[in-house]
Amino acid sequence: MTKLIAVLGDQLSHDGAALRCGDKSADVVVMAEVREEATYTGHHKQKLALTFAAMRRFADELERDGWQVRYTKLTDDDNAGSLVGEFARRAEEEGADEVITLAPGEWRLRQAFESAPIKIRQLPDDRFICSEKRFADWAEGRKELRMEWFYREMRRETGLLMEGDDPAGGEWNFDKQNRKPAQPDLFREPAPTFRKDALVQEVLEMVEAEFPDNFGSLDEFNWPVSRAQAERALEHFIAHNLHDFGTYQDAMLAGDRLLHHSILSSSINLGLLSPLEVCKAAEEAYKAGDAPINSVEGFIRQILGWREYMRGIYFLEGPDYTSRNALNHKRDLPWFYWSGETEMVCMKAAIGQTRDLAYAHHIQRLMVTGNFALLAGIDPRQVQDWYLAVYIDAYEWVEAPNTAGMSQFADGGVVASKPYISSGAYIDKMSDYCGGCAYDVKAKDGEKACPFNSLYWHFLDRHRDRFEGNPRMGLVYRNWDKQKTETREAKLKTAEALLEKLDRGEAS
Ligand code: FAD
Ligand code: DLZ
Ligand code: SF4
Repeated sequence: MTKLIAVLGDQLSHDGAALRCGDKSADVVVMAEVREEATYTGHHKQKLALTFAAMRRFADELERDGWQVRYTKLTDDDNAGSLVGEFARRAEEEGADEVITLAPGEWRLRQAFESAPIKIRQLPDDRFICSEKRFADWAEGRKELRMEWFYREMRRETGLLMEGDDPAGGEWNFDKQNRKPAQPDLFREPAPTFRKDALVQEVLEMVEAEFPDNFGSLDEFNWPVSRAQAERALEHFIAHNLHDFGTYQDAMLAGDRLLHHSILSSSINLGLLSPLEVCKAAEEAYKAGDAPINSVEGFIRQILGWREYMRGIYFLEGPDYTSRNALNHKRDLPWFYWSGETEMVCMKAAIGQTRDLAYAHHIQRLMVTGNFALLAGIDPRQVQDWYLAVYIDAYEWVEAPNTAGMSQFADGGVVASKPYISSGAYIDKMSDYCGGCAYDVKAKDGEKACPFNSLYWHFLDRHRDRFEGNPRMGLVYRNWDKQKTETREAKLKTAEALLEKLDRGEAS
């Protein structure tokens, strides 16, 4: 009997397990653009456009490869509106009694597929380097699930950057060399551009017509929508940016929105590139002497370490992970996260480029927008909703552990051994934002003081019971205690005034 092989919008890999087990001459591939997926969060317009354009291109490729594909466009009259609805409709049309797919990257869809009226077989998604089972085995019996230990096992298992039993370059982790601020560089190679052919143009117009009020602008849309384009993006990164990736990994510059980052997350998450091939391409550059170990190790750690670890945590911790709120933070997300209307230059820059590109790099996400939300005590559910909506690469399996775990400490320390917080001094050191800011990064209290300064101490003060015993935070509490009572009071008062302003819905 005919089988239906369902390919979801982020499963665009020709060698995924579901396609591998199909028979081109007998089985039918089903792909569907549906409202339910387009609206479970308020996706950035560029994310919608990328998903639909890449799905359409992938369907064309499958057809050229000999598959029969039943593709439903979002605006087709008979579109059932949900993935399960579309599978059921196509199964009836084709006389199929089973749908086979890769397990989706979200609990929401896995549960919907389990309780569907039609039988949907969810195969383990073998496009990751570490299976869910392998991660659970690693986690079993451990008191702490630190990424670094997981990453070393993955290095040993894959042989990436290994010289026999030893790590290449003699160290597992070269992060100490990777904390340099950057200088504006007019000669930095610009990002590659991707042609907007008729297919992409049609999708861009459709998204603007169907989702006019979604966050973000389509003007600067420039994402790889096919494997061939993604391969070009990877080659460009290896040739031009990998060399200095590590050194400037944490840097931020007002005039350079991408720096040496790879901009590959959307291509990897969609399945256009495999994580292992990306790591191998970086390793090759190291072996050929084209890129130094601090950059190559730093880059491979992001993918082999952080990316695989985050997915492991999401599925290990279960569906309730996204509702955790260990610090009991309840404040509403300030409106300026959507409008960008704030006097804080660092926030304005991160939010502005998020609106224009659906992209901000890791340190902007963690130490600017994430840091502010954590210091200000924003409800982590609302913070997650924002991150899930606004980024080109956002899928819950990777967004939630990064946001609830790494950034907001809402999981109580599963991902992070201490909260990622900083005062304005860190942002000043790593960026050129502060010079042009209405706030004074050196001032610690008063109306003109950088908001990150007073909020930093307010956070530490209000969460003292939880964090003062943390060995990595003792020094900072001793520093707080050494300050004069009036100094501490002035900082706390400044922070209270800022928080009241946020509660009144006023911009900062
Ligand atoms: P590069 O800096 O060039 O890094 C190379 C690759 O490493 C990335 O393409 C990505 O595949 C991987 N990577 C790097 N850091 C991480 C990480 N912490 N977790 C997982 N993979 C990582 N990443 C997403 O893919 N989707 C998300 O929804 C997402 N949400 C985030 C939310 C917050 C609050 C934070 C702090 C980080 C989030 N990240 C997310 C991780 C990271 O910021 C992005 O992967 C990265 O900025 C993508 O840009 P890039 O491709 O230029 O990455
Ligand atoms: C993100 C997304 C969007 C916007 N639209 C679709 C769609 O119409 N059809 C589809 O198959 N997949 C879509 N996706 C991707 C899914 O939401 C994704 O598979 C889940 O979030 C699990 O990662
Ligand atoms: Fe951001 Fe503070 Fe610097 Fe302004 S002074 S850019 S708010 S860190």
